Amino acid sequence: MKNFYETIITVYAGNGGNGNCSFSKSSKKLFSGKPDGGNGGNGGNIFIFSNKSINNLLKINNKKIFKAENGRNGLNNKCNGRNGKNLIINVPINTKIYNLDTSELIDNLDIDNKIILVAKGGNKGLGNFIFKSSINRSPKNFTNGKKGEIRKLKLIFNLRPNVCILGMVNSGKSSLINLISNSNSKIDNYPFTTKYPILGTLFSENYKKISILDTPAIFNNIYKNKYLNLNIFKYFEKCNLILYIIDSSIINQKFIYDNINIINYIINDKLICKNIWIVFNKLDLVNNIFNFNKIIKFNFNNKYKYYIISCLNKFNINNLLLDINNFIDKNMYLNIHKYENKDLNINWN
Ligand SMILES: Nc1nc2c(ncn2[C@@H]2O[C@H](COP(=O)(O)OP(=O)(O)OP(=O)(O)O)[C@@H](O)[C@H]2O)c(=O)[nH]1
Ligand SMILES: [Mg+2]
Repeated sequence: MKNFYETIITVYAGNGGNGNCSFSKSSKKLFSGKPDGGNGGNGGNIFIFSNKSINNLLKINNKKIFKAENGRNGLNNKCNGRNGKNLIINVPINTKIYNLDTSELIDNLDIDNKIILVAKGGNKGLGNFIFKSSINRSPKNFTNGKKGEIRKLKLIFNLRPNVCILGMVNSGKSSLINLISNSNSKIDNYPFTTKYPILGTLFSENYKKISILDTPAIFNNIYKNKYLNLNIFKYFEKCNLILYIIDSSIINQKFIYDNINIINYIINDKLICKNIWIVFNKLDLVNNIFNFNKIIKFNFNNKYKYYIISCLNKFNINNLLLDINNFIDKNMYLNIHKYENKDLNINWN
């Protein structure tokens, strides 16, 4: 499966063109005419540009290698070589750019029309005409163009979903998003079926577009190597509402303890959003409903808003969908992008 939100690319800025060493043909003797070797052209730069009409990194992920044009070599007759063309890579707003070698954040393209230089083209070489002086009227020296910068970059498109679905492996996150949005997440009975976040649009009665994100599992409770999957948090920093899905068929004290720890971690440490609803899925697999209700009430009542659903027989799904729509309607302000109409300010040197 392709990753729409993260990619590693290599950018090659263009090399500078070499300076030329030549003499005008007015005299037949070699090196006896006037020096007229032109300069090379500068190598093309590589820029990254945030563009609101782009909404994922898939195209860039497919290409991976980006090369700007080399500067042309200088010619005789004092003709300078042409500068290499710059290359501009378009990315969605909210793309973070890291230098892969140093892991340093180069920039966060968090507004529309922001442009940054990521690889500078090599400087041009000088032709022998430039070296002509009163003490050296026939210079034979010239310089070669410099190499363009090469950089390995990691791009991460930071999503701003309205709703984010989190939970342990196999809890039914993808099953739920497929029922309440236009998303088509893969569903299967093995852990980590979902490898990358998947964005969908919530079914809604009104015109508003509410985005909802399916995520890879935050915790593996099936195999022995249990760990918190903090990787998922690099894809989004904020949302209006988290739906935290719990598999009702495994409710026991240890399982509840693990889930509450994760929920507290999300709210207190990650600070993604303070609104979290707990969704108990797979009600159809609960044998003792009375006991189940008792445990849930004891551990969650008055602490979190919660829903009990079954994706299998669609129990309580419409009710949940309606409540999400109403909630986001009132809380959407958080997610509005700040588009600023800044003039392009490009330093081409
Ligand atoms: N019985 C029952 N099975 C369900 C229900 N919801 C989901 N499942 C099943 O649970 C399994 C896991 O479902 P997924 O939707 O892939 O779960 P997930 O949380 O997205 O899993 P990962 O992406 O691996 O973390 C699948 O076999 C689903 O068919 C439900 O309400 N009842
Ligand atoms: Mg999934």
